[in-house]
Amino acid sequence: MVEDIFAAMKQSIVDGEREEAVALARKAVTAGIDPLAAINQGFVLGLDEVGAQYGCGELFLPDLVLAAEAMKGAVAVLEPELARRGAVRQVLGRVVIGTVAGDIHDIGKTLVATMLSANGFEVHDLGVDVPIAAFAQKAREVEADIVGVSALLTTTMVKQRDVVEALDDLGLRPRVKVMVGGAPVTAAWVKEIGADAFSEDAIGAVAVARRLVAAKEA
Ligand code: B1M
Repeated sequence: MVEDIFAAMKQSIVDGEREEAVALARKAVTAGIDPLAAINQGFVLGLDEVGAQYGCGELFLPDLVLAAEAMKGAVAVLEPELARRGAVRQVLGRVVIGTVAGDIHDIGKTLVATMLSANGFEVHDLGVDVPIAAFAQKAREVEADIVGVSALLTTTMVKQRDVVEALDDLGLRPRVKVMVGGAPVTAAWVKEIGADAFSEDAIGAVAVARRLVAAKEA
Protein backbone atom coordinates (compact mmCIF):
# COMPACT_ATOMS: atom_id res chain seq x y z
CA MET A 1 0.00 0.00 0.00
CA VAL A 2 1.28 3.43 -0.94
CA GLU A 3 0.12 4.81 2.44
CA ASP A 4 2.49 2.39 4.18
CA ILE A 5 5.37 3.64 2.05
CA PHE A 6 4.48 7.25 2.86
CA ALA A 7 4.36 6.37 6.57
CA ALA A 8 7.77 4.67 6.36
CA MET A 9 9.14 7.73 4.56
CA LYS A 10 7.91 10.00 7.33
CA GLN A 11 9.42 7.72 9.96
CA SER A 12 12.80 7.56 8.20
CA ILE A 13 13.08 11.34 8.53
CA VAL A 14 11.91 11.37 12.15
CA ASP A 15 14.57 8.73 12.90
CA GLY A 16 17.21 10.59 10.87
CA GLU A 17 17.92 7.42 8.87
CA ARG A 18 19.46 8.67 5.63
CA GLU A 19 20.05 5.24 4.12
CA GLU A 20 16.49 4.18 4.82
CA ALA A 21 15.14 7.44 3.35
CA VAL A 22 17.23 7.00 0.19
CA ALA A 23 16.10 3.38 -0.16
CA LEU A 24 12.45 4.42 0.18
CA ALA A 25 12.90 7.19 -2.39
CA ARG A 26 14.38 4.66 -4.83
CA LYS A 27 11.49 2.32 -4.11
CA ALA A 28 9.04 5.14 -4.94
CA VAL A 29 10.76 5.81 -8.28
CA THR A 30 10.74 2.11 -9.17
CA ALA A 31 7.07 1.79 -8.19
CA GLY A 32 6.10 4.83 -10.28
CA ILE A 33 4.89 6.83 -7.27
CA ASP A 34 4.55 10.56 -8.01
CA PRO A 35 7.82 12.03 -6.64
CA LEU A 36 6.10 15.17 -5.42
CA ALA A 37 3.55 13.07 -3.50
CA ALA A 38 6.43 11.11 -1.96
CA ILE A 39 7.96 14.40 -0.82
CA ASN A 40 4.79 16.11 0.41
CA GLN A 41 2.82 13.15 1.78
CA GLY A 42 5.82 11.22 3.07
CA PHE A 43 9.17 12.82 3.78
CA VAL A 44 8.05 16.41 4.54
CA LEU A 45 5.65 15.16 7.24
CA GLY A 46 8.68 13.71 9.01
CA LEU A 47 10.48 17.05 8.85
CA ASP A 48 7.38 18.81 10.16
CA GLU A 49 7.22 16.44 13.11
CA VAL A 50 10.91 16.87 13.87
CA GLY A 51 10.52 20.66 13.56
CA ALA A 52 7.55 20.67 15.94
CA GLN A 53 9.37 18.51 18.52
CA TYR A 54 12.46 20.70 18.20
CA GLY A 55 10.24 23.77 18.69
CA CYS A 56 8.95 22.48 22.02
CA GLY A 57 12.31 21.22 23.29
CA GLU A 58 11.71 17.48 22.84
CA LEU A 59 14.40 17.14 20.15
CA PHE A 60 17.69 18.97 19.76
CA LEU A 61 19.85 20.44 16.98
CA PRO A 62 21.66 17.16 16.15
CA ASP A 63 18.23 15.57 15.57
CA LEU A 64 17.33 18.41 13.19
CA VAL A 65 20.63 17.93 11.34
CA LEU A 66 20.14 14.16 10.97
CA ALA A 67 16.56 14.66 9.77
CA ALA A 68 17.71 17.24 7.22
CA GLU A 69 20.47 14.95 5.95
CA ALA A 70 17.97 12.12 5.50
CA MET A 71 15.60 14.50 3.69
CA LYS A 72 18.33 15.73 1.37
CA GLY A 73 19.28 12.15 0.50
CA ALA A 74 15.69 11.35 -0.43
CA VAL A 75 15.20 14.57 -2.41
CA ALA A 76 18.44 13.95 -4.35
CA VAL A 77 16.95 10.65 -5.57
CA LEU A 78 13.55 12.19 -6.40
CA GLU A 79 14.71 15.41 -8.06
CA PRO A 80 15.79 13.90 -11.40
CA GLU A 81 12.44 12.13 -11.59
CA LEU A 82 10.61 15.41 -10.85
CA ALA A 83 12.58 17.11 -13.62
CA ARG A 84 12.00 14.24 -16.04
CA ARG A 85 8.24 14.27 -15.52
CA GLY A 86 7.98 18.02 -16.07
CA ALA A 87 10.08 17.93 -19.20
CA VAL A 88 8.78 21.08 -20.91
CA ARG A 89 11.64 22.70 -22.79
CA GLN A 90 10.32 26.05 -23.94
CA VAL A 91 11.86 28.76 -21.72
CA LEU A 92 9.03 30.60 -19.98
CA GLY A 93 11.24 33.07 -18.16
CA ARG A 94 14.48 33.53 -16.26
CA VAL A 95 14.57 33.17 -12.48
CA VAL A 96 17.35 33.96 -10.04
CA ILE A 97 16.74 32.21 -6.72
CA GLY A 98 18.50 31.78 -3.40
CA THR A 99 18.19 31.68 0.37
CA VAL A 100 19.04 35.01 2.01
CA ALA A 101 22.24 35.85 3.87
CA GLY A 102 22.37 34.35 7.36
CA ASP A 103 20.04 31.50 6.43
CA ILE A 104 21.24 28.05 5.37
CA HIS A 105 17.87 26.29 4.95
CA ASP A 106 17.97 24.98 1.39
CA ILE A 107 15.54 22.06 1.09
CA GLY A 108 12.42 24.11 0.25
CA LYS A 109 14.30 26.60 -1.93
CA THR A 110 15.87 23.77 -3.93
CA LEU A 111 12.48 22.13 -4.41
CA VAL A 112 11.07 25.39 -5.73
CA ALA A 113 14.07 25.76 -8.07
CA THR A 114 13.64 22.19 -9.32
CA MET A 115 9.92 22.64 -9.97
CA LEU A 116 10.47 25.92 -11.81
CA SER A 117 13.18 24.37 -13.91
CA ALA A 118 11.08 21.27 -14.61
CA ASN A 119 8.25 23.52 -15.76
CA GLY A 120 10.22 25.46 -18.31
CA PHE A 121 11.93 28.29 -16.43
CA GLU A 122 15.65 28.95 -16.78
CA VAL A 123 16.78 28.89 -13.15
CA HIS A 124 19.96 30.38 -11.68
CA ASP A 125 20.22 28.97 -8.16
CA LEU A 126 22.64 31.01 -6.04
CA GLY A 127 22.46 28.55 -3.13
CA VAL A 128 22.16 29.53 0.53
CA ASP A 129 23.46 32.37 2.70
CA VAL A 130 23.39 34.59 -0.39
CA PRO A 131 24.57 38.21 0.07
CA ILE A 132 21.86 40.77 -0.74
CA ALA A 133 23.87 42.39 -3.56
CA ALA A 134 24.43 39.02 -5.26
CA PHE A 135 20.70 38.65 -6.02
CA ALA A 136 20.60 42.02 -7.77
CA GLN A 137 23.90 41.56 -9.60
CA LYS A 138 22.90 38.16 -10.95
CA ALA A 139 19.47 39.49 -11.95
CA ARG A 140 21.14 42.22 -14.00
CA GLU A 141 23.70 39.81 -15.49
CA VAL A 142 21.17 37.25 -16.75
CA GLU A 143 18.33 39.75 -17.41
CA ALA A 144 16.09 37.92 -14.98
CA ASP A 145 12.32 38.18 -15.11
CA ILE A 146 11.94 37.07 -11.50
CA VAL A 147 14.10 37.07 -8.39
CA GLY A 148 13.06 34.42 -5.85
CA VAL A 149 14.09 34.93 -2.25
CA SER A 150 13.67 32.20 0.33
CA ALA A 151 13.91 32.68 4.12
CA LEU A 152 12.99 30.19 6.83
CA LEU A 153 13.82 32.24 9.91
CA THR A 154 11.95 35.20 11.34
CA THR A 155 15.37 36.78 11.83
CA THR A 156 16.36 36.46 8.16
CA MET A 157 13.05 37.15 6.40
CA VAL A 158 13.68 40.87 6.98
CA LYS A 159 16.46 40.59 4.39
CA GLN A 160 13.87 39.88 1.72
CA ARG A 161 13.08 43.58 1.97
CA ASP A 162 16.77 44.38 1.43
CA VAL A 163 16.75 42.37 -1.80
CA VAL A 164 13.76 44.39 -3.08
CA GLU A 165 15.66 47.59 -2.22
CA ALA A 166 18.90 46.35 -3.84
CA LEU A 167 16.99 45.68 -7.08
CA ASP A 168 15.50 49.16 -6.81
CA ASP A 169 18.95 50.69 -6.34
CA LEU A 170 20.16 49.06 -9.59
CA GLY A 171 17.08 50.43 -11.39
CA LEU A 172 15.74 46.92 -12.05
CA ARG A 173 12.33 47.43 -10.46
CA PRO A 174 9.52 47.06 -11.34
CA ARG A 175 10.71 45.22 -14.46
CA VAL A 176 12.22 42.41 -12.38
CA LYS A 177 9.51 40.82 -10.25
CA VAL A 178 10.20 39.54 -6.73
CA MET A 179 8.72 36.33 -5.38
CA VAL A 180 9.37 35.53 -1.73
CA GLY A 181 8.80 32.31 0.17
CA GLY A 182 9.54 30.29 3.27
CA ALA A 183 7.50 29.23 6.27
CA PRO A 184 7.21 32.64 8.00
CA VAL A 185 6.22 34.54 4.83
CA THR A 186 2.64 35.84 4.44
CA ALA A 187 0.69 37.91 1.93
CA ALA A 188 0.78 40.83 4.37
CA TRP A 189 4.58 40.58 4.48
CA VAL A 190 4.78 40.66 0.67
CA LYS A 191 2.84 43.92 0.69
CA GLU A 192 4.85 45.40 3.53
CA ILE A 193 8.21 44.90 1.83
CA GLY A 194 7.05 45.87 -1.68
CA ALA A 195 7.59 42.42 -3.23
CA ASP A 196 5.24 41.10 -5.93
CA ALA A 197 4.12 37.67 -4.75
CA PHE A 198 4.72 34.68 -2.54
CA SER A 199 3.88 31.02 -2.56
CA GLU A 200 3.39 28.54 0.25
CA ASP A 201 4.88 25.64 -1.69
CA ALA A 202 6.80 24.56 -4.77
CA ILE A 203 3.78 23.80 -6.96
CA GLY A 204 2.25 27.15 -6.13
CA ALA A 205 5.55 28.83 -6.96
CA VAL A 206 5.29 27.60 -10.56
CA ALA A 207 1.79 29.08 -10.93
CA VAL A 208 2.95 32.35 -9.35
CA ALA A 209 5.99 32.56 -11.63
CA ARG A 210 3.81 31.98 -14.70
CA ARG A 211 1.45 34.71 -13.53
CA LEU A 212 4.29 37.18 -12.92
CA VAL A 213 5.79 36.60 -16.37
CA ALA A 214 2.38 36.85 -18.05
CA ALA A 215 1.68 40.14 -16.24
CA LYS A 216 4.99 41.52 -17.56
CA GLU A 217 4.08 40.58 -21.11
CA ALA A 218 0.54 41.99 -20.95
CO1 B1M B 1 15.97 25.03 11.11
N1 B1M B 1 14.51 26.08 11.88
N2 B1M B 1 17.27 26.05 12.15
N3 B1M B 1 17.29 23.77 10.43
N4 B1M B 1 14.52 23.97 10.52
C1 B1M B 1 13.14 25.82 11.38
C2 B1M B 1 12.82 26.73 10.19
C3 B1M B 1 12.26 26.13 12.67
C4 B1M B 1 10.81 26.57 12.33
C5 B1M B 1 12.27 24.91 13.62
C6 B1M B 1 11.49 25.15 14.90
O1 B1M B 1 11.95 25.85 15.78
N5 B1M B 1 10.31 24.60 15.04
C7 B1M B 1 13.12 27.26 13.34
C8 B1M B 1 12.78 28.68 12.90
C9 B1M B 1 12.07 29.47 13.97
C10 B1M B 1 11.79 30.85 13.52
O2 B1M B 1 12.62 31.57 13.02
N6 B1M B 1 10.55 31.24 13.71
C11 B1M B 1 14.51 26.83 12.96
C12 B1M B 1 15.69 27.23 13.67
C13 B1M B 1 15.47 28.03 14.94
C14 B1M B 1 16.99 26.89 13.23
C15 B1M B 1 18.33 27.29 13.88
C16 B1M B 1 18.39 28.77 14.35
C17 B1M B 1 18.62 26.30 15.03
C18 B1M B 1 19.86 26.62 15.85
O3 B1M B 1 20.95 26.67 15.34
N7 B1M B 1 19.63 26.85 17.12
C19 B1M B 1 19.34 27.02 12.74
C20 B1M B 1 19.53 28.23 11.82
C21 B1M B 1 20.63 28.01 10.82
C22 B1M B 1 20.69 29.13 9.80
O4 B1M B 1 20.01 29.07 8.78
N8 B1M B 1 21.49 30.15 10.06
C23 B1M B 1 18.62 25.94 11.99
C24 B1M B 1 19.28 24.93 11.29
C25 B1M B 1 18.64 23.90 10.61
C26 B1M B 1 19.39 22.72 9.96
C27 B1M B 1 20.72 23.13 9.34
C28 B1M B 1 19.64 21.72 11.04
C29 B1M B 1 18.29 22.17 8.99
C30 B1M B 1 18.36 22.76 7.55
C31 B1M B 1 19.16 21.88 6.61
C32 B1M B 1 19.03 22.30 5.18
O5 B1M B 1 18.10 22.98 4.73
N9 B1M B 1 20.02 21.90 4.43
C33 B1M B 1 17.01 22.71 9.63
C34 B1M B 1 15.71 22.19 9.36
C35 B1M B 1 15.66 20.91 8.53
C36 B1M B 1 14.51 22.81 9.83
C37 B1M B 1 13.05 22.33 9.70
C38 B1M B 1 12.86 21.17 10.66
C39 B1M B 1 12.59 21.90 8.30
C40 B1M B 1 12.81 22.92 7.17
C41 B1M B 1 12.54 22.24 5.85
O6 B1M B 1 13.47 21.88 5.14
N10 B1M B 1 11.23 22.00 5.56
C42 B1M B 1 12.24 23.62 10.12
C43 B1M B 1 10.91 23.33 10.78
C44 B1M B 1 9.81 23.16 9.73
O7 B1M B 1 9.76 23.89 8.76
N11 B1M B 1 8.94 22.21 9.94
C45 B1M B 1 13.27 24.44 10.80
C46 B1M B 1 10.81 21.24 4.36
C47 B1M B 1 10.72 22.17 3.16
C48 B1M B 1 10.22 21.38 1.96
O8 B1M B 1 9.79 23.18 3.46
O9 B1M B 1 11.58 24.94 3.72
O10 B1M B 1 9.17 25.46 4.33
P1 B1M B 1 10.14 24.74 3.47
O11 B1M B 1 9.89 25.18 1.95
C49 B1M B 1 8.60 25.13 1.36
C50 B1M B 1 7.81 26.45 1.51
O12 B1M B 1 8.21 27.24 2.61
C51 B1M B 1 7.98 27.12 0.19
O13 B1M B 1 8.03 26.04 -0.72
C52 B1M B 1 8.83 25.01 -0.14
C53 B1M B 1 8.44 23.68 -0.76
O14 B1M B 1 7.10 23.34 -0.50
N12 B1M B 1 9.15 27.96 -0.07
C54 B1M B 1 9.12 28.85 -1.10
C55 B1M B 1 10.39 27.97 0.48
N13 B1M B 1 11.16 28.85 -0.13
C56 B1M B 1 10.41 29.41 -1.11
C57 B1M B 1 10.72 30.38 -2.06
C58 B1M B 1 9.71 30.76 -2.95
C59 B1M B 1 8.44 30.21 -2.91
C60 B1M B 1 8.12 29.23 -1.98
O15 B1M B 1 9.90 31.69 -3.88
C61 B1M B 1 11.18 32.22 -4.08
